[in-house]
Amino acid sequence: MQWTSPSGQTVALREGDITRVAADAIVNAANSALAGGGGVDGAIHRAGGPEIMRELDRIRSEIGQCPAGGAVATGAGNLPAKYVFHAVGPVYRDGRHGEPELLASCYRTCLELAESRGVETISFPAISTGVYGYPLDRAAAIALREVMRYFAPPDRRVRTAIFVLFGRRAYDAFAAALKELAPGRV
Ligand code: AR6
Repeated sequence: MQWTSPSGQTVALREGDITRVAADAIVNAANSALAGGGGVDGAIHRAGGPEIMRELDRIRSEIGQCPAGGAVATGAGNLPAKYVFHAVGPVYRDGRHGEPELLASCYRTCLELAESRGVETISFPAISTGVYGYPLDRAAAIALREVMRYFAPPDRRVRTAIFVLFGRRAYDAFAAALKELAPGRV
């Protein structure tokens, strides 16, 4: 399923493994320590190879931790991409501890990193919806709204955002949210 903005930018939904989808930049769902982990983070480091962690070690020695809502950029090692943006999503408690704003900030920060690097195609996983426990339907609405908003001005360099969703349940949640946000246009 996909949505196209009035000026031609596209938001596409795909089911699959984000490490197998070519893009200029691949977004990782990382933690504040930038230390690697399970889920999509584990898959990205496994497929990308050790160079990504070496770069994160350097970044960590400069900035310490990356707060929730933020993201840092590295090269992509062996992945089919130029960059990996390591975004730190919020841990979900009850939605009343700033989680929606922090989740939206992850997507916005990654789009800004993309814009400043001339990235045309960026792929996202469903940040925070695994170990961090964000309910899929709410996370989907926030993620899609943020990217669609970003695509409102006609002069963005980023042209395509692909959500690569792991499993049918995640895909269906994003498809339902996209239909609700853009009724009759997907
Ligand atoms: N491709 C696309 N999506 C994936 C893949 C994949 N290969 N593998 C899992 N997902 P999670 P979080 C989905 O737990 O909730 C890590 O340990 C998964 O089904 O990876 O942000 C980090 O180091 C889910 O929908 O990230 C942090 O400590 C989504 O990706 C912590 O987990 C996010 O699930 C971050 O937790």
